[in-house]
Amino acid sequence: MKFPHDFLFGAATAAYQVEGGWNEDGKGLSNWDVFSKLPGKTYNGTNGDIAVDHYHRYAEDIALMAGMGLQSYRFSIAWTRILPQGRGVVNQAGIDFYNRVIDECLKWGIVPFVTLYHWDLPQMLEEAGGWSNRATAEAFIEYAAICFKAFGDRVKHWITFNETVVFTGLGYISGAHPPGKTDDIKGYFTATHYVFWAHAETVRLYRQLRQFGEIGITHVFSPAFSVDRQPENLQAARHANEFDTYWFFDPILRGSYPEYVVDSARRNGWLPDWTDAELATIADCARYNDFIGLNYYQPMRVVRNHQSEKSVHSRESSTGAPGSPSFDGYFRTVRMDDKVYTKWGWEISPEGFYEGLLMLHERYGQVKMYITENGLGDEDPVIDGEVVDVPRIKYIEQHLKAVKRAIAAGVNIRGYYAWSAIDLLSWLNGFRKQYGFIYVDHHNNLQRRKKLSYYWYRQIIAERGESL
Ligand code: BGP
Repeated sequence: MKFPHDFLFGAATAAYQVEGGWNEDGKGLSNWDVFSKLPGKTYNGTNGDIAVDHYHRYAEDIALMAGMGLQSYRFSIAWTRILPQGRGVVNQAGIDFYNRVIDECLKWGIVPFVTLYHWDLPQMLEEAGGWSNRATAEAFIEYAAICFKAFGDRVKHWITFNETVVFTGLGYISGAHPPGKTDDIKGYFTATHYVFWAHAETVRLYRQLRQFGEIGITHVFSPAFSVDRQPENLQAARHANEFDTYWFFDPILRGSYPEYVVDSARRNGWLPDWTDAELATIADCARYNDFIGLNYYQPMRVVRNHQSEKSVHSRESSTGAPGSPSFDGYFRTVRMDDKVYTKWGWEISPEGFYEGLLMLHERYGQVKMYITENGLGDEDPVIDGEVVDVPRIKYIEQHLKAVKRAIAAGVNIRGYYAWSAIDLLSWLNGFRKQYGFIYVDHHNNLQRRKKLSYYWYRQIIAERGESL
């Protein structure tokens, strides 16, 4: 079986992680420009000031992607290039830059798939309360409108937000991302609510503009599984799915929040001060939202937590490896002896992917899905000058097979974007954790080189996955 003829084979990046040019051509300061320079916040103090210099080398990079046969490139727009202060005056140089990127994609027949928000919030908005302030959501809607009007004639696939659970959870609970708050649970729930409200308003606006493209949102997809059949651990898995999956997917796809979480948040005083009008907008959005993007790296293996110790808040404990209690102490994620893990302790589980996709299918039916990220973070071996990233090939091969099986089982998946198109900055792990098909040589003027996976993916795309 080949993948369907309209299935998109792609790869992804995000502005802060690739562009650099942090203060060029009128770009404003983002929260990450500031946060990454606070001592101890990132791995060895790495930041995106230069990143991999995609800002200047985008044409070379997109030509390399075209050489791989890539059908679609998912990238994000830096809000601060378009609106340096977050709202108000538009920076034409920022519009010009993304026009060039989009036109370069189209020149090669690559479909641009654009994320409006991949975590780099204008610092002015962060200082005014960030996502726990409704004004940030209002500013986002204005920013989205500017992007639709500037780029919507050529961009027909839009993602509003990338991974709300990460930038709000790490931003308000563990403090590992800006604004660096800890244990502000009400702030966390409030931020998620304003993101969903902003998403709903933006989807409505997109419809009004009649640009005839599609719009959705991208979520982390880490389905939770109990480590065994013990009732309390099964209940822990349910709890994890309610809080970390359904809280995020339900408002988009069902138009309402899951009762299980609402009840718990109400009991604990965490419920956002939402208005009936906001809830009505969210309810309405479910009818207009076109798709859901899934970023899958690993599932969660969970047990009921009986230990009283709280999670330690540090960069190291926030990088995604299992072993910590949930913020409410109800469950904990565990590392299991019979599972396989990456060098950064992330489980490799194509089965968890497949089973999780079926779980989503059961709850949300025929909703259109894209896999908007999936990939292996590794330190790639270089042998005789060749980047021999065989583990990455194996990883993507297994996960593409899971996608194929899920499609055969009736799950409506329309595209796959490997993370990442090119080696880039990992938010908390620096440049050492590589994901790309294209290698960037940090010892040699950021020179680009094709990895073994580049040739492999090219072959898979050419045969449309028939051999998988
Ligand atoms: C996702 C983000 C990406 C990317 C990826 C890998 O959560 O959307 O931006 O960073 O994870 O994460 P890491 O770099 O921590 O390995």
